[in-house]
Amino acid sequence: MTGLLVMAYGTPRTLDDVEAYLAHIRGGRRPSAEQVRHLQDRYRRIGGRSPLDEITRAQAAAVAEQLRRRGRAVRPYVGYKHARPFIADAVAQMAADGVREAVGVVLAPHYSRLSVGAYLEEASAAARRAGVALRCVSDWHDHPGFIAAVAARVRQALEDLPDAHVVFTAHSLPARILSWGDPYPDQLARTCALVAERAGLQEWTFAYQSASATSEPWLGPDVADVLRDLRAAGRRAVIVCPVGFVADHLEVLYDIDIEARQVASDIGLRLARTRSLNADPDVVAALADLAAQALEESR
Ligand code: FEC
Repeated sequence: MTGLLVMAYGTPRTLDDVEAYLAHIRGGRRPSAEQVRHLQDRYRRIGGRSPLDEITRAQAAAVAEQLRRRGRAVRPYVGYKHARPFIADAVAQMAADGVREAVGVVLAPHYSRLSVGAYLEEASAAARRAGVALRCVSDWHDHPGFIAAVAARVRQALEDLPDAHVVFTAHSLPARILSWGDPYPDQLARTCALVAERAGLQEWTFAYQSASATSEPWLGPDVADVLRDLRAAGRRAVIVCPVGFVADHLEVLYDIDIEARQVASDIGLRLARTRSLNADPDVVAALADLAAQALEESR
């Protein structure tokens, strides 16, 4: 049996798990009690927990089902970067189940050495240890199925708010990635241009979101500043399209739906958000294409 390793960020199961989760994100450094409380409050504001785990599992099952329909039976495994089951746990489970060949995909379309690169390194190391021949998809920012799915969401949102200006967003990263020639900003720009073309947008803006408060500079402009600039330029409505994410989770449900919406409301700007892709059939088909192609290439 071939394995399908679907990798995503991971989320704490309960508010009590937030401390260990945050410590893991911080590379093992223990967070202060205030940092933990602050993050727990954000989860409380979105209903006590993030839906990311359920959505990731649904996406993995849907991609496996799509591959099965194409005559390519795979067994899906979910592995997280910052929560259980970790990527290495999923790979070890594959090996224990007798899987010797697998394909891996990260549920983040844009490659950065700091984000997708770290997932892939962890997956490859675990696969080497477990004796699983693993081939991974490294990015899929311009896959036509992904572009079409996002463009459809943009068009749907514009039906309700036809005069809105579209703001694409993605997670910020420390600005030092620019000195490595990291492809992340260019891949994001390419996705936005392709979606805009497909959705027929005359103009649009890109902003980063969710930067952490650390001592180093992060990529900008930040979405809050972009919203203020758009309002100052006379705009009355925006549609935020978090193009760097493929699921509903904290960074969408809190950072956009609560935090950015508050900024917008304070300055008299209407804000709507495109619906997240989650297990959208177009994106599931795109991921199945990529997985099938990677399996072909490994033959
Ligand atoms: O719903 C959930 O429970 C999880 C939501 C979640 C997703 C996510 C995706 C990305 N992150 C990326 C980069 C960074 C960098 C740091 C960082 C920190 C956090 C914290 C939380 C968090 N991230 Fe995240 N991220 C999610 C959640 N992220 C919580 C910690 C508190 C905070 O800063 O807000 C900084 C780490 C450090 O301190 O050194 C860098 C990137 C993505 C999109 C790609 C992906 O999904 O992997 C990039 C979902």
